[in-house]
Order: sequence, then C-alpha cells, then structure tokens
Amino acid sequence: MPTSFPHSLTDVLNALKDQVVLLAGHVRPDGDCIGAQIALTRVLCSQGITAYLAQAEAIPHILAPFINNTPVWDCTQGLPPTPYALVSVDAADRQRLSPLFGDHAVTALFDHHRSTRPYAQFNFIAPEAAATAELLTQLFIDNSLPIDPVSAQALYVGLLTDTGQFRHSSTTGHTLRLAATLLESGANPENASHQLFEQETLPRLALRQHFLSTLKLELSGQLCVGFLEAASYKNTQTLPEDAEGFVDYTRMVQGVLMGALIEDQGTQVKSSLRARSPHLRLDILAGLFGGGGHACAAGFKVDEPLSTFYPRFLELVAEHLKHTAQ
Ligand SMILES: [Mn+2]
Repeated sequence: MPTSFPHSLTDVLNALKDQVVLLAGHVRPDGDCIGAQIALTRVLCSQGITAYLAQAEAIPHILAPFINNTPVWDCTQGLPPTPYALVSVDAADRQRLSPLFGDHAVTALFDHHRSTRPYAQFNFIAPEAAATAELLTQLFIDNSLPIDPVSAQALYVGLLTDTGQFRHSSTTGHTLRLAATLLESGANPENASHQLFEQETLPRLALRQHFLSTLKLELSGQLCVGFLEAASYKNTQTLPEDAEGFVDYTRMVQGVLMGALIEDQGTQVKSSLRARSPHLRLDILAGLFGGGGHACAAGFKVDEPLSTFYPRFLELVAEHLKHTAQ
C-alpha cells in the first residue's frame, strides 16, 4: 500500500489540537467503520486530544462490545455545545455521514473506497487498502502512534469484516502482515470471531431462512438475487442490521458471476452487490444507480418501486456483464 498522502498525520494532529473532535463514520455502520472510529478516537485521545466516537444511530449490538472504554458522544442526544472538529472514517462521500452533522466542515477523512473524492481539509484516501482499518493501522505504525489492545482488536475487526474473514480478493500479504502486527498488539482473533459470527438468535436464523427461500437465478445463471422487504423483518421480529452478510449467499451459488440482495422498501429499492471477480467492477455498476463501493462489493439505493426497478436492473446488469465478464 503506498503510504504517500498530500498531508502527514502530524498535520492532522496539529490541526485537531485544543479542539473537541467527533469521529464519525458512515450511516448503517459496519465492522470496519466502527473499528476505525474506535481506534482513531483512542489514538487521538492518547495524543492529548479531546476526541469522541460520534454515535449518530444505534450501534449494531455485535459491534458495541468492541467499543470498551472508548469515549462516545451520543449525537442523537445533541451535538457538543462548543465548536467541534469533525473527522470521518470509511465514508466515501459527505452524504454517507449522518444528516445530524448538517453541513459541518470535515477536517480529515480516512477512507478506502474507489469512488472517494476529497471532501475534507486533510484527505487520506487509499483505494488499494482492504479496509479503512488497514489504512489506519499503517498510518499509526508509520507515525509511531500507540495501538493499545482495544484499538488493536477494533482494527482487527475492521480487517476481518471488510475482507470477508480474509477471503475477498482485497486481502493482500500486506493486509495479513498488518493483522499479525495487530495480534502482537493485543488483538484476539478467537474473541473477535466469537463476538462477530457466533451470536445468532432464532429470529435472525428465521430471517436467514426466509431470505434463502427467495434466492433465484437470473440471466442464464450468471446472477443470483435474493429479496427482503419490510414484512421480512416484521414477521421474524428482526431489524435490517440482522441481515448483515446475507448478500454473500447470492455469490456462493455455483456458476454465478455476481449476486444481489434487493431490499424492497416500498417507494425505494436498496441493493447490495457482490462479484466473484474484481473484473466485474461493481463500483461502476452501482454508480449507474447513483451508488458506489468496491470492485467486488458495492451498493446503491434508488427512489423507484421494485416493479419498475427490477427489469431495468436486469437489463443494466446483463449489459455490464457483457463488457466486464471474462
Ligand atoms: Mn470499509
């Protein structure tokens, strides 16, 4: 991973000195987002900066324990009474931050999405990094900043989740070397895996069962699609966060090139996409629908009912696969 950026982390630390700093991530935070928020908050605190992990919505219950004793500012209860500096992690664009922050200036951003363009005063964008946690781990090491065991575990969780447990094509030797360094700094893989992947509930398994029953093949078996709708959650007494990871089933089917989870939200459709190969450039495909992401994992949301969206989706996917599939 090239580590040259237009600024140094020291510039950021200097700019944040003597300020209250809120560390924000993207809406519907995932493991990389929360992990990066935890670690950067703690590293800033270790440098004498008053930093808080900015909680703008409920934190998924499987991720909450990793926060440990990291200072948290509950933004749903109000923003700091004093001027504050906003730092963003894992958010590809300004609109991915909670609307609670209004149009507050972003002092620094740390991200690894291909589609990310600078929107902060200091921009650390590393599209070749498997996770924002990878970018941060490298920056902390390069700048001799302390990675305590809680930060190490949070960064490990970021690597583990964004790489699909070190299985996605984004996983490099560098990723694994950084994971090793995190283990040596106190990360505990057994605890992380147990906390992330062995906390099933019967309602969540019922939601999974329902989702699996909706899977179908399209485009001569090149595409596998699965569906969720509001009733899916209601009937199983679950929440959208309980569907985390379900999209991966769509790609598991023999012979498919890509998979899609399609969520019918009435007047809107939300979709997550997964590809077997980075050649498929799902970031570009998602961009056709106003979304973005990575080559093998992307997503979007459109203001359109499923009935008109779906035929258009199949048409654009067919066209896209024609040009990208090898
Ligand atoms: Mn990420």
